Amino acid sequence: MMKLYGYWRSSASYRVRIALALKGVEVEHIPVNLREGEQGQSEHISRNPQGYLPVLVLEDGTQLTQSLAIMDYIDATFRDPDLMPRDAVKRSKMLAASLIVATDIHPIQNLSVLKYIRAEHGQDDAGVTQWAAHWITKGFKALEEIAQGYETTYLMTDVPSFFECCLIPQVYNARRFGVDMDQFPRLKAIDAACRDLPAFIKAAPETQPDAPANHG
Ligand SMILES: N[C@@H](CCC(=O)N[C@@H](CS)C(=O)NCC(=O)O)C(=O)O
Repeated sequence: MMKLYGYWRSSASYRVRIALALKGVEVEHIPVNLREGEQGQSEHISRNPQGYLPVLVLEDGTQLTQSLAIMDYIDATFRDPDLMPRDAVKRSKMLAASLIVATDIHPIQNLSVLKYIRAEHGQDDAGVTQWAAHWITKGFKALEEIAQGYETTYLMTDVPSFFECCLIPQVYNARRFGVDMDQFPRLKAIDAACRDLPAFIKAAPETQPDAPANHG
């Protein structure tokens, strides 16, 4: 069985969990405790020199890193349902929207970045929260405009896709950082449409075995 090294609240791990659940693929989940810094220990560095989660270890021991590359592997290996449109233009547009989350929003509010601005730039809880909320809001404004261009249930499809694997964990983070989702009615509706689907429930942070009982 494949192994997924992740953490209940890691949004990059959450993306991969959703992709696996949408495909109905079971893996062994192995928690790496981000709060206790296990991602920086040599055992994890040997899996991913970046010291990041997630890492998917294939049955032959191959280690895959970077959540979008892992999702691409999952989509290419386990067909049906396809997470990406076959049409090249639609596919490019879906990838672009996904990259807004994965490369433009999420990295600026990653744990190590927040720790850095706290330690090296004198930010307290409020400053750190404001920083994260600022960059999420900026990215979500662009995504909302993109989403307004489609009349589909999800971003540009009527079944959840690669993009929703990225969006829903980012909405989870947005709420944690106090971003008012009412500013983004289409994103909020996409999130609501996903929330009750079994794959999204299975992948949600609060349903992971390593989530603490008081995970609020
Ligand atoms: N671009 C990477 C980002 C991975 C990433 O930032 N993972 C976070 C958890 S969501 C992490 O491991 N952070 C550890 C740290 O910041 O020290 C991906 O998509 O896999």
